[in-house]
Amino acid sequence: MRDKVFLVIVKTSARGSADLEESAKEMKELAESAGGVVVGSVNANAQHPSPSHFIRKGKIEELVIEIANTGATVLIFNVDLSPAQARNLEDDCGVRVVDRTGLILDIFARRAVSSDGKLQVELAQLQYLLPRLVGQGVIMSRLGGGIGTRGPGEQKLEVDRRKIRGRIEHIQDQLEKLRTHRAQIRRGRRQKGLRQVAIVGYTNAGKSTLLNSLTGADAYVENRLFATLDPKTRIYDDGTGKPVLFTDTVGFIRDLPHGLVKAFHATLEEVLDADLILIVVDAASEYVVEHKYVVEKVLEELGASARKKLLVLNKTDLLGEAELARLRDQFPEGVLISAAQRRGLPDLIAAVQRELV
Ligand SMILES: Nc1nc2c(ncn2[C@@H]2O[C@H](COP(=O)(O)OP(=O)(O)OP(=O)(O)O)[C@@H](O)[C@H]2O)c(=O)[nH]1
Ligand SMILES: [Mg+2]
Repeated sequence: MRDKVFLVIVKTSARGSADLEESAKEMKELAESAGGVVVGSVNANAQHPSPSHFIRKGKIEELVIEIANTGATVLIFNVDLSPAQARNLEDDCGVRVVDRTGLILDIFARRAVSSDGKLQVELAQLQYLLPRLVGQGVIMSRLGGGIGTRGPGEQKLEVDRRKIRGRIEHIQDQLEKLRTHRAQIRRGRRQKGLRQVAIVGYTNAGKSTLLNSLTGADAYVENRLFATLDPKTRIYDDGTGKPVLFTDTVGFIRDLPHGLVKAFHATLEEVLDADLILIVVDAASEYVVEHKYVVEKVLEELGASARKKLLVLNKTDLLGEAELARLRDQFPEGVLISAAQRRGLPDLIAAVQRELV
């Protein structure tokens, strides 16, 4: 059964109201990507978050009524909560409480198919769970499935912290081997004279669609956040220039949980090693500028800011002439394409070949 999600959109001092609107939209997409259906939402003010509940008592009382009225099965917050805050809120509201990081981890857990992907997600989840393994309350309330309950199952939850730490170390060893292995593969490609282009961007920008359109790959495409977890590399060779390898990677999002970035380092290293990074943005989104900024920031955190980059403005089929003209003005360095309609691809290839000489 699909979880009935009630969203709590908290305004903290760090966020303006335009930001809040974007956050509300994003949380709805995230909740749906986690398989939930949003039955309602409230805004809450927390300029000074309370250490025990984050939000104020009056808001909690309002939430209890909303939960009763909507039949919500889970409360999802747009902020990260301390383990104590989450536990107290669960006790007071009588439903599961999931924070933003917990929700993103849940989506990753649903999407992980390869053993490498699963390992990376498990690592991030275990690191997230470790400080939360304090009492019966949280553990018991997380039995029985639904958003925030996936991943290391209930049995694993009940093993003690030491075992979890051991498991974390074991996964870290495995991932280190994976890193070495991937680095070897990349060295091999380089020795063959193949140039490597990494496709990065905000989640849902159309990265996998672009890989498919360019190379005839069959990468998984979906109008959901974080459809792709495992990197996929395909060769492009039209015989006119040197062949190029394109790699599609996991999408980025604002405030990507830190543990996740670290856990995915083994696969994100494809980006660090690339000769060129394509930053794909959804040009039809009202948040183009923000999304581009977030991607650049994550790249910086990864240590890839010195790499050559090319901006790719995707989904131009959704825009009219006036909007396209504005886009060209705003991003003169960008290449306009429609990955889905296969428009602008020759321009893109020409730009890529130019950058790679
Ligand atoms: N209209 C339009 N839709 C597109 C275009 N490119 C991709 N899409 C749609 O956008 C959605 C996301 O596409 P994906 O290729 O899965 O995006 P992604 O960047 O790989 O997303 P994640 O793997 O989730 O980070 C899908 O519904 C695609 O059909 C385009 O050029 N035009
Ligand atoms: Mg994808």
